[in-house]
Order: sequence, then C-alpha cells, then structure tokens
Amino acid sequence: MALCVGSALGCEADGYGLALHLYADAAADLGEGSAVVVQMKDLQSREGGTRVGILLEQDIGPADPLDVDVPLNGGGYYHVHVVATSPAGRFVATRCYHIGGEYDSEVLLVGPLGDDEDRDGDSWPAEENCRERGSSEVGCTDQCPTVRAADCNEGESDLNPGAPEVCDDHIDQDCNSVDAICDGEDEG
Ligand SMILES: [Ca+2]
Ligand SMILES: [Ca+2]
Repeated sequence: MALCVGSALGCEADGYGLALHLYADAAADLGEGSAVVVQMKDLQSREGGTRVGILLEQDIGPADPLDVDVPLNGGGYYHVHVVATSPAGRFVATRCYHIGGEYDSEVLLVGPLGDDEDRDGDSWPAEENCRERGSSEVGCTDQCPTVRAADCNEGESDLNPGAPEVCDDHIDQDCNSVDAICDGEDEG
C-alpha cells in the first residue's frame, strides 16, 4: 500500500483510493516538526496494520489541511486511525470508509488527548471522539461503530481497535469482543 503526501507528487490511484484532508481545529498546535502516523486496515480481507509515518514540513490548521492520498488496489471497508504528535500533545481521528472508487474525506484531528481520555497512552481514546470541523459535538461523517473507535481496555496499551488480533489466546486484542479462532474467522 503506497501513500502520497500532497498533490504535487503525481501519485494517482488506479480507480480506487482514499484522499484524506487532515485538519486541526483552531486551538490545536500542529506545526512543522510534528509527526503524523496513518494506520489503515481493510476490515473485509483483514489485512491490516499498515502504518505510514509523515514528518510534517508544514503546519496543519483549521483551513490548511495536510493532504494524504492512499491509492488502493480495490474497494473494501477500511478502518483508518490517524495520530498526530506535536509538542502540544497527541491529536487523533478514527474513521471507517466503504470505498468503491475514489473517496474524498475531510477529517478533523481532535486533541490534545488528556490522560483521562487515554489512560494507557496508546492514542486510542476511551470514548468516541470524532468531530466535524468547527463543531464541539461528538459525531461525524464516516464515523466508526463504537467498537472500532473507542479503546476497550484503558489498562493495556496492546489492546485497542487497531491492535493485531492473536488467535486462540483468550484475549480480545482488537476490541471486537471476541478472541479470533485459529484457522477461522475473527467474526465481528
Ligand atoms: Ca487508550
Ligand atoms: Ca486474541
């Protein structure tokens, strides 16, 4: 899975792709030197854990997005978690996309996460926190089901909706309420 930052790189999706436009709200401080990590998982094929890091050479602001293009080989149901780390703290966004072509999405990075919102420090908040630009209300386009957006275990940083599931170990790593069966399906 390739990933292109900005539109000047000539990176084109072959019919399928996700164009993320990452914004910060007015109170955020996401300037040069901040780092952004995009984690993306195809929930249908269960291929996952793709992580791409970007070191910012620009500011992200309320009107100045970071544009990230992810060309895809095909459609699917994709789970995307974005973490931006700056001196002011960590800002996050989680979205779920049904992609059947080229998909464009404006995403607000919410933060900085307080210790009460992410006690285990894994950048997955304990509660759904998606928001639209300019709004303080929880709720957004392409919002994930709560099990995909909120941390199910704030005492273990290895357990969250983005964690790789390990089969037959009696632990639900990826927060879908079940332990995967080896050679079987991780339903949910
Ligand atoms: Ca957490
Ligand atoms: Ca497990």
